[in-house]
Amino acid sequence: MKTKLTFLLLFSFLQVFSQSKINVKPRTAININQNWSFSKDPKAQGYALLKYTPVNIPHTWNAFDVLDDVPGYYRGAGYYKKKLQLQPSWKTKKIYLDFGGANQETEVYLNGKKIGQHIGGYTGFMVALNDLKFNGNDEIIVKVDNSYNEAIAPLTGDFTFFGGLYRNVSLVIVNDAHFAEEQYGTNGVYIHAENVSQQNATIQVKGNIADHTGKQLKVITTIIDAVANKVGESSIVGVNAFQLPQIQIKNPILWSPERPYLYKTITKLIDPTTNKVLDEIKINVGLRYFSFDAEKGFFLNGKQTKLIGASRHQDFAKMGNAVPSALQVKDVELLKEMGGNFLRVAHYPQDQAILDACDRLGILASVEIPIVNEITESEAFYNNCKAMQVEMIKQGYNHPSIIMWAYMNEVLLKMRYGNDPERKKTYLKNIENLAQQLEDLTRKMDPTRYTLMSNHGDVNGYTNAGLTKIPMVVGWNLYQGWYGGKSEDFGPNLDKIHAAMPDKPLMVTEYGADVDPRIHADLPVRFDKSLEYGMDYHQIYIKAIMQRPFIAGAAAWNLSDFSSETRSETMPGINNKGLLTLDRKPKNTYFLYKANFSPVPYIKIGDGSWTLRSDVKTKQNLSVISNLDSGTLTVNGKTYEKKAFKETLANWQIDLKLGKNTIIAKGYKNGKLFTDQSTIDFVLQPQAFLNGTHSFNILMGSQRQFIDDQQRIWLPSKAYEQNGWGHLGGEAFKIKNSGRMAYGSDKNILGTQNDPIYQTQQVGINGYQLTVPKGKYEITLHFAELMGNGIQTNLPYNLDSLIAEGKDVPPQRIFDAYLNGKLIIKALNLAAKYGVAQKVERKFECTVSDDKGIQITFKSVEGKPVLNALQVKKVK
Ligand code: GCB
Repeated sequence: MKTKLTFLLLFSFLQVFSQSKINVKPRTAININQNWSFSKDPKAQGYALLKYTPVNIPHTWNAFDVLDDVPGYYRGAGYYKKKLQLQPSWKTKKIYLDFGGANQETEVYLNGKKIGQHIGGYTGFMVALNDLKFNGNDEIIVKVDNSYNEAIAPLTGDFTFFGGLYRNVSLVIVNDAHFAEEQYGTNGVYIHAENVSQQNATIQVKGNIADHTGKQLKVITTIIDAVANKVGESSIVGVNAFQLPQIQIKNPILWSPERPYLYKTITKLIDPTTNKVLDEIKINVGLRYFSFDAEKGFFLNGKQTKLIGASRHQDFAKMGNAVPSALQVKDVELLKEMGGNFLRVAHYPQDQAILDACDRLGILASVEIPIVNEITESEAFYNNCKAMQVEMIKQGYNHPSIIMWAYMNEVLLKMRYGNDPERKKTYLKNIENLAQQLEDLTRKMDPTRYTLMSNHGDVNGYTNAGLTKIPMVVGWNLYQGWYGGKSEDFGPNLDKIHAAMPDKPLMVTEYGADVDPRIHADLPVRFDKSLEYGMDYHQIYIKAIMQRPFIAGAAAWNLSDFSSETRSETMPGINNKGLLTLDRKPKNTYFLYKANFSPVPYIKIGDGSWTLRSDVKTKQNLSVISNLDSGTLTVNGKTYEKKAFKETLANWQIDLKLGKNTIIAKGYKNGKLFTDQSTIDFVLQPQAFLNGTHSFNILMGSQRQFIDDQQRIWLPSKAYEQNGWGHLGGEAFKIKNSGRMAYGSDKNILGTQNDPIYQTQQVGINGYQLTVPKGKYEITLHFAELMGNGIQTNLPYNLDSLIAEGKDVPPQRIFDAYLNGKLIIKALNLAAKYGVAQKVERKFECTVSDDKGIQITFKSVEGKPVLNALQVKKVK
């Protein structure tokens, strides 16, 4: 009884206490991500007929339909429903729904009545809840639609346009008179620092009061430093739009990557007659000054600073774009850890949490609206673009990390009217006009920052279209050594661009090579997607970037792998140019950046994560990545000679034994030891047959090694040698796509996640022979027809998207196969029976009782036989 009473007393005290707390707080934001109902039924007529299932926000309806082999994803409407839990004390308040973002057209309904809408998938918006009933049944429905709409950017792009209510949703409860610019989705207070120097900074506070009484109200901003000392204050009395007298801060502590010092501002809205605080907004302020110079690059607080970092897409493995803010923030932390000081928020504005993290960690940033590849020549499109630009600037304005506003990415990539010179001229003129309008708008709204446009390598195209003269900084997305040319061409190419535009500050806003961490190559070549090729590529680029002061900065494409549904290649639906994987595991290339740019002493066994290896020889190359001077490598107790790290790398030829190998790398800095350790499990092939039931997995027509999702290692084939193993006859599948030599095929192979097993092939093969011990074996043959039309996409980046050499019908190909003289496959016609790019797997058994080993023979009925991969497994 006594405990019950105490409990009751405590409970009512807490209630009163919390209630009074709510009352005194002039502004409350309550996250309402939990417990929504969702429906996506394209056929339903009216909301009443929809079948809802429970979901939490952030949510996208495309997280899983992009994971299958079927091309495309649902682009249509989705409905989110929620009953609002309202407190009676809010009856006298103004209440907003605050959306972080929804892709891409949104309509908001309250109790069946439309109360708001928003266009564009990447900026936030607010909707006022004016007619609440407070009867416990107030219900909102949010209709979100990610259908293609020619009036809304992006029209196309190398990323997946996940639909849904994919960013946070909050209720914001304020007094009648409060700060807000509802139409731009902001809290209405804008703060920035002007004329910043080591001696002084001028703080400018502007804003807007949404005041339903029309009364004169006081606005006061107080600035405190990081240890809560007041350093400045300013106030004004007025209505609606306000601008406070400037605040001067003497000897400011400047914000920088090395020391991202933030001052705090508290801006209050006060009723001067009662002195009651009606609203209060807290905003962090970083004091810094910066400039771009066409010859010397970028300067921060007077210091020449090379901007180094990456671009970022917002999606994550198996989540699409519906990624909790806390997880997104890790990306900025990973960038910081890598030694980066720059983030290109591409190709659209992202979660506010990203910019908050940039402010906190000292990462400089550019943000852009999603005009990608092409435009629609319509007033509606232009107006939507301008509205997005305004929202982006208003919503990002208070972040000290932002130094550039951008608005077009490779807008000449999907060139319309290429065959109609007159029409093309008009199209280009319209692009130029739109660019100029966005530029003018941006400079007017925010004269304190630079503007940026990112172009692809067609330098003359952009220059002739008048686009390079418009933005203050031109960004170039360059892929020498990937889509064309050699990696070594990158530097000289930039020299040419710089010589042609000597007065224009320049950034490299993209460069990258696809790296599939499951793929390795002893002799890396372009398009093989191997880690080794990626390492060579990035090393050459880093060197060229650092050697040229006129390059203000460079952002690797991309911080992490990202979803791009229309892409094929080794991981269909994914662009593999990330330094991190889609679930943010670092690749070797990430370690390379860290060794180059992190100030922290660092040593890493190259590919420490490639712990399962196989080869036909025990001598292996192992690299160590480090920013130390020199290091040693110890393998199974044997220490190899000390080597200096050259451009952060040292290579050793080591001997691996079968089974587990212990690898230790050591390096020194100022007498201090730094180490890294890894265990590599090594299988020597095909000797594995001698000691059990191991399988031998071979890729045909390939120079790369692949680890599949069952941790099986696939090695490249070779021509047969006496008493060994290998293929007999034929040649590697080779094809030119849009003028470039592909590596095997980049078609999405249907029926498998292990596409590289099927993407290369030996064409015209006569047979396969293996010398093996006596016993029982299981042989698996893997086929896929690589010629002809697979899944068609029309993305310009797609390596295999165009009809290979004009052949949309595969050549006639019918063949038989024999295993040790016995017919096992009769008249196989891959294309006719299974279609193009379809995985075909056939399993057989055979007993070897003599020393002839295993012999597979292919006989043509018509055309050339093919084999994509082969597995041999000893079962007894
Ligand atoms: C680009 C685009 C980017 C692509 C990238 C690529 O130039 O700006 O959206 O993802 O190339 O990987 O091809």
